[in-house]
Amino acid sequence: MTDATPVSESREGAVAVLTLQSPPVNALGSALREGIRAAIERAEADPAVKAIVLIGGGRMFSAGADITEFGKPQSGIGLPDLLNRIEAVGKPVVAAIHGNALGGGLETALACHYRVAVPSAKVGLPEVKLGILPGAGGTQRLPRIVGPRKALEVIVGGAPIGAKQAAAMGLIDDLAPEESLRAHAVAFAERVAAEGRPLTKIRDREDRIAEGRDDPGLFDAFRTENARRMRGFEAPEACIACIEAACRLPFEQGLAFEREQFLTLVSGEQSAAQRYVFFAERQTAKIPDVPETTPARPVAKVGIIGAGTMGGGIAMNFLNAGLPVTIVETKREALDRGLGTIRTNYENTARKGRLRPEDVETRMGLLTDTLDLDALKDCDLIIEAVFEDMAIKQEIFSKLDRIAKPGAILASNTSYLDIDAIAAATGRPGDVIGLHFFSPANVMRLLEVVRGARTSQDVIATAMQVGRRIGKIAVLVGVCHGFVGNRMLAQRQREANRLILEGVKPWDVDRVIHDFGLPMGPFAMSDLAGLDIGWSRETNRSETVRDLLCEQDRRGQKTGAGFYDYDAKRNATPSPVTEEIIATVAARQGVAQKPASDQEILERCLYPMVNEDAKILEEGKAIRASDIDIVWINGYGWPVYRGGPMFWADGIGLRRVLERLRAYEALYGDAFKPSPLLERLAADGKGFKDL
Ligand code: T1G
Repeated sequence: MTDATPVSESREGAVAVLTLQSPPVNALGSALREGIRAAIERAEADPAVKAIVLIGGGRMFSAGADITEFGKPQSGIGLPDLLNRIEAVGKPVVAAIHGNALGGGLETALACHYRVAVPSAKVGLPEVKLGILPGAGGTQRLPRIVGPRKALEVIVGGAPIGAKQAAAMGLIDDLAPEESLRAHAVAFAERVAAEGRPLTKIRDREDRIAEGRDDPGLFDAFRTENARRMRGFEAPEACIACIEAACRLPFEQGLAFEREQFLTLVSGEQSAAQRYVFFAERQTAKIPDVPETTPARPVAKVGIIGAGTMGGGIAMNFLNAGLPVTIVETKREALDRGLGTIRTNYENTARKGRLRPEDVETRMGLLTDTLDLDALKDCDLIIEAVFEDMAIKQEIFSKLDRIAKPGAILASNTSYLDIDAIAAATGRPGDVIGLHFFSPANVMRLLEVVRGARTSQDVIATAMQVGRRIGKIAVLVGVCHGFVGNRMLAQRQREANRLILEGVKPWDVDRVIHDFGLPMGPFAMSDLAGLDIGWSRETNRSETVRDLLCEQDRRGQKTGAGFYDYDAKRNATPSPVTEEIIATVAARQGVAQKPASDQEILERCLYPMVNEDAKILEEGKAIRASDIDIVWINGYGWPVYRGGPMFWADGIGLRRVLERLRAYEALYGDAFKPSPLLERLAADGKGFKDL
């Protein structure tokens, strides 16, 4: 048969093999759905065909529905109808899975009578991460196989599961050898047909959903247990309600309920934001002047200078990726403390069952510790993670220039400082780049890759690739104070500090920012990080609220008090001591006391960030507006269901943002002076998305 269609049809004896061929991920767009429908109907009508195998061409079975089709008029058969059609075929239909079967891809497999997979395959229903839910029967079929408890984890969590685990759950009927999935699936289909095995439809299975009927409280228990993780999101609750409906309603009614919930979510603001983020994350890898074909330098050995919190966390990223790391400190006790922290982190992870004990030893076995900088001479990538002081960094890079082998990439983890000034301390500025990790470095997904004026293209390409290799979202940024993320953060911190001097309580600022969707507000975050970063009693000038807090040893959570008072479990309570300190500083500075509404608090903290973003774009310090959104979602916890600061501002309308900036500029001056880019976009009735 012709291969021009997105489904190629072939025969193995009495088995029709239908191969999905819609690269790169066999997304189930209208053409592929129609292709599957036509091929299935031909195979069903052919009396010589005794069984059907559905298999993915290319690198996976299917990544699910075509996300780019959402919000557009549907053409061709809808996925739910296609799956009901597959399920109704009077011959065995076997899904043969390799790579990924996600979302509608797994739902398609669930509509088949049997599922065969190779052990390396991954299946899952990640729709919740797009602000939607499995809208092609997944919330009704999955609980009928694995039970409501497991279905809640899979659907509300959205994480992929390996084929072996899926087989243990009854989701996969047979595991095939990695190299012979097609042959194995054909043989499986032949056996099913020859043995006349029942063509059980998942919709008809009632045994597992009895759990939900017998224990209706399990749904509220799940809600309570996951409330923190689901805070602010709409899709998780809809997922739970659909699984609850699967246990309560007949299949068709459950399907109708699921459809109704899906249509509500897919047309909502949160899903639009989360789908935007899905594609924005993938855009970060696209660098206009660094072609994707740029050859990367080999990175097989990594050196890290500094075994403190950042150095240790950075090392863990590479150890997790199986790369040997040599870590250098100036004092043995600092090295021992750093190594101890790394081991403790791994052992804690193992204690939670997320790492086998033998994996801890494997990782630690890849780690070499030394006091000798010369030990880095064979490293392909050296990352400096020492104190945030330019002179110290320049001295280190000057030494590295002599020690490191030709072609080694020399990176600084600096979070603010000028990469060009650091590069100037070497004779190889083309090899110097910034790799700005976010604390805790082994947890936070964001990596700001800071290109210097003379950083070479292949070093940039290598850094972006290394970022992906260690599981980060790498965003390329330019040299300026604080790069992108921290430069924006400074805007919010300045306004938050001014608000409390005007009499707004720190806990009210934190409440507004937390209710907006960030994990914590500016003052709780400062207490967590420590108020004494860059502060010392010797250089202290006793001028700011932070100075006075530190003077009283109120340095944050670590000292049991900062802006808040903390109990032994680090539960925070507002502090009258802090209120008094703020009043003292405000009086000394003659700051007029004035209340601020929640809306004003939000605008004064967030609109200057948006304005700064426009300046960052004007200065070319970020490639695109969506990169900035990815920075704040993955580095600072901006709620993904709001799409990032730029997407959010576009949703408000830049005319409105400009109007408010001008109102605050009249009261507070240049801090709110609108950027020319923002003024221009607003005047044209455009948004950052139009850039
Ligand atoms: N639709 C459209 N395009 C997609 C896509 C999809 N589902 N998945 C990936 N792409 C594009 C992606 O943008 C990129 O494009 C290219 O394919 C390679 O992707 C009814 C409603 C499968 C784990 O959420 O998680 O089914 O940048 O770079 O790293 O219930 O893609 O090259 O132009 O990510 O190897 C649910 C989404 C959909 C899975 C592979 N499914 N995809 O990762 O490649 S909604 C998902 C992924 C749904 C039904 C519901 C990953 C991957 P470009 P990539 P990868």
